[in-house]
Amino acid sequence: NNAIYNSLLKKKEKGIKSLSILIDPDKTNEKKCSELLNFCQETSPDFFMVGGSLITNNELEKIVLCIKNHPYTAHIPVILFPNSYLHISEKADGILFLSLISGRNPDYLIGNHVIAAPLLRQSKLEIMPTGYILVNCGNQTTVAYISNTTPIPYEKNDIAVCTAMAGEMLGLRMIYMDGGSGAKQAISEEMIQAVRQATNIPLIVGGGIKSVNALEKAYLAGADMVVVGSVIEENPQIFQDFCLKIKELNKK
Ligand code: 1GP
Repeated sequence: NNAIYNSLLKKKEKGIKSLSILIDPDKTNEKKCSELLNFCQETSPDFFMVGGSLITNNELEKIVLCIKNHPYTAHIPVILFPNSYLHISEKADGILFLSLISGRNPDYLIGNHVIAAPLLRQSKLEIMPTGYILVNCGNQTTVAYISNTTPIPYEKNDIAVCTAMAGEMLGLRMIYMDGGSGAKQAISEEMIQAVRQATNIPLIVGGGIKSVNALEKAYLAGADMVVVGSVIEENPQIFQDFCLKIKELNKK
């Protein structure tokens, strides 16, 4: 089952951009989540991602079901964004099978994957092998701490490029460049452009995108999908502005 990935490839060929909203089960609850989903009647994101670097409340599956059972969002694919083999729910549609290639921690390069593989093989989840690249965007994020890895320095575009190229050569099907949730600033356009030019697979960008302007910059620099999380937790209505911006860009 490659439905989500194939849809992304088709969009990429046509230059159509996607928006994904990240819902962190640790920063919400079912009530808050359905309040957010109520805004999806007129405009909605292309995907939901569910996950976080540290989930202390065991609410992951409840949040997935909240999206799948909501009348406005039941049709939108839910992709898991796991921190470990514990963060799997069969109620989702797909899972980013993330290898943290900017780091040198074997647990996040392959260890969790070995433990998760037999469970995933039995599930109906679409497995999306993804090279996950963390970039230092000015603050130490939870993901950098928990994964015990050093993110790529903000201005070292060449390291990001070589890392993404190696990920593509290893057969990973997407690259996700992430400043980490709550990053002080977004990844630079120069770094996104450089990685875009050096690779051919779909490029996801996230972390610290807090405005329509920042969203547009990431797309124009070459992101196929942008992920936004924190800003929507603070101000759920803003995602409608994000959806409108995407529609405008996709019309051009
Ligand atoms: C984090 O890319 C996502 O992994 C989203 O980041 O919460 O900063 O939007 P924000």
